[in-house]
Amino acid sequence: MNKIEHLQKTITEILGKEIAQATNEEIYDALLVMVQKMAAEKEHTESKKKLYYISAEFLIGKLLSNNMINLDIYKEVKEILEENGKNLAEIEEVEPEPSLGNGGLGRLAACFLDSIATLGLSGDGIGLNYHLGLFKQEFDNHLQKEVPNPWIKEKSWLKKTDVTYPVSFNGFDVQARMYDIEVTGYHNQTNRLHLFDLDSVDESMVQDGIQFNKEDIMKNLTLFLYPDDADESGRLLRIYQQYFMVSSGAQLILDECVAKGCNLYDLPDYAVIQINDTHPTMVIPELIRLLVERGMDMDAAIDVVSRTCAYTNHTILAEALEKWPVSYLKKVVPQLVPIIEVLDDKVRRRFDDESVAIIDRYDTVHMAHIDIHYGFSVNGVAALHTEILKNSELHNFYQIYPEKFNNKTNGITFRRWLLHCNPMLADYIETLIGNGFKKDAAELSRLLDYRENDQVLQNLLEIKHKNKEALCAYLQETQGLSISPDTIFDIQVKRLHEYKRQQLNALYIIDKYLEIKKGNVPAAPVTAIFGAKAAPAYTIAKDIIHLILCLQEIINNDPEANKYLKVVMVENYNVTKAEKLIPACDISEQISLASKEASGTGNMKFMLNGAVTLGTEDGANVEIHEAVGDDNIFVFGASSDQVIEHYAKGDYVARTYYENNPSIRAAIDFITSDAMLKVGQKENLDRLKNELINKDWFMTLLDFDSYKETKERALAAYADRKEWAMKMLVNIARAGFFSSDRTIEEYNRDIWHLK
Ligand code: 26V
Repeated sequence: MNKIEHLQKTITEILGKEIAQATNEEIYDALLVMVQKMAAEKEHTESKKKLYYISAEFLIGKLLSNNMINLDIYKEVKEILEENGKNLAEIEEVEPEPSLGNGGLGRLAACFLDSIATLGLSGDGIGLNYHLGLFKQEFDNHLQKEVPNPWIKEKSWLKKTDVTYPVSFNGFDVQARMYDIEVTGYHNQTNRLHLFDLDSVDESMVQDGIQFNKEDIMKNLTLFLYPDDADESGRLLRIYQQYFMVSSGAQLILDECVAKGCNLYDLPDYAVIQINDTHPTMVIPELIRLLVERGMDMDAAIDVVSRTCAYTNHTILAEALEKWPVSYLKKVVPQLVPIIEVLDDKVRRRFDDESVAIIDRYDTVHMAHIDIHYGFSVNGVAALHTEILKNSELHNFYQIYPEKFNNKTNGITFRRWLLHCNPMLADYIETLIGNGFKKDAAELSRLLDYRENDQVLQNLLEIKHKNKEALCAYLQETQGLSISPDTIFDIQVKRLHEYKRQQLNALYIIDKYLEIKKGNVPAAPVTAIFGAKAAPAYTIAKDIIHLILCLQEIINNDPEANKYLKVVMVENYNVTKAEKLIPACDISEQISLASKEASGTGNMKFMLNGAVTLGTEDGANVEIHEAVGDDNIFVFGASSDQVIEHYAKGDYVARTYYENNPSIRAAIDFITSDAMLKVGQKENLDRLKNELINKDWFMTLLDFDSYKETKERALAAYADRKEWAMKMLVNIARAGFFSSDRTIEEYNRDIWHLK
């Protein structure tokens, strides 16, 4: 029996009927069962030493197609379905997207799991099984509304296991249960994502959007990722979640190591724990506690744990570096407090410097400081980011431990972000340079041989156009939006945050709109596309969404303008939507205030799919710029050094720009114009305008002129289709460095030392 016949027989057996007779839902369920079984039968490498990647987020996206690609059955299954009158794309729609992440940090963790399995390394993920995920975003009256996002159906990738661990909180104990998701590697082994959960969690307690009783821990513990922390009960709930995750994880790690013959003093020979941002930091005191409980002396336990744990920093925003009052920890996990005090005491004895203390004078615990003192590696996620950590944000730590600091520039898995999301481009690349690039992304550089080949350039443009058509059809169907593939698709999709400056893009759009109204129509029509969720308690971020939605309403319905400019805000932006947007993009907006975006990974996905970056010299944009050269990227704005200097001197005054720059003034005034107030809410628009004029902490107005001028150049460059196609080709060809396989090889070479 050949492969196709075998697959067809298996699917039919699971279905219990002919494929042609089954519904899409039934076929999805059957494929899930088949793929799960095939994944479980794959080898799990169990080398002596194993990596544990602990993270509050794993933004894994839908799994069916990716798993089939990795198991090398995708094309065959697609063909079988087609022969039976079924469409795989429609079946993919049946799958709910697990919403176990928020943005880049969670998506990075998912890309890493793919690469770890693909490279045949022994490594599992450890996280939490949030029943309702982050939240689902709906637009209501041009405002973001949050509703629960239940994703666990009866048939799911989650496998309930018999593994349970006791976790003690102040005054009560719970049993953590482990669920597993198989993580397939590309044509290689399968690893696991372990997600811990509590049997007693009760989804029915959520009412009125995403409101629930934050104090009923037995019922709410794993309901949501990032529960609202505007009040104390929300903050305590985060500590409950974090401790639940790390205590279960630590017990799993010790069990697995002991089963392999570890005597606990040699733990670093058996395990390396990568702490993904500060959310899992309590794993350090928890492991110390568990080792002491098993008879180890405290100093020895601290030493063992310090040689086992490594920390990745993903942000330099001060407000995102977690700090917990000791009083909160006492309320939730009093057993950790004496250990954290010992850790603090040891630091204080060595360093007479408050800035590196673990517990500060206000009795607040700096989680990142625990990681840096008691981990053996500290890494940033792009070259510039790591330099900023060393030279400013964490400078005092760098002086103490220069040897711990290292850079690991982020990467993305090309299986999902090229083979799966852009099969037309992937297949075409294969006809040009063979399929070696699927395993070795560096081979993409062979595309440079075709830089002057008119036919190849023409084909790239055609593929892009087809992807744009597909996106148009999708947006029409899902949001009733009508846009044209013959316009320039300018896309900014990412979490909504002031430092990412969606508001800068919006001001540009207002400026352009006002110009059109004055009769200065642009040479080429543009469709400005956004997608972003704002944290529920982040008021200004939600105001920015409101602004964009109002602009969408006004501009798209203005017959004088909509021939030249349209605005689209994609609802509930997630991995699935990213997979449709990114292949269709012409201009990739990466416009954060320099020094603030640690790396960015969307920038890499767009580049790989042949979009040209319009960006600041921030995060990994710097490395993208180096890779593609000045001719194939549009760079603008203040440098990170200049920005850091402005902060140091406190000399940036937004109002000066508002008062002296007529374009800026007109654009900002438009926010509260009659036209806007007709469709929008006065309170939100007033607040946003006021913020831009009187605060603008992320210096939007500083870069406005430079952004506008550079964007105009990018839009004009698009007109020369051949030149533009060359830029596309160079971007694709130079994307190899940004494969997460490369990143993971570096983590392993410098930090993990597996195999
Ligand atoms: C999390 C949250 C959760 C919701 C409330 C607002 C908020 C603010 C900050 C954070 C922590 C974000 C950490 C993070 O996602 N960093 C991103 O990590 C990516 C992977 O390294 C990197 O590419 C992005 O530049 C960085 O922003």
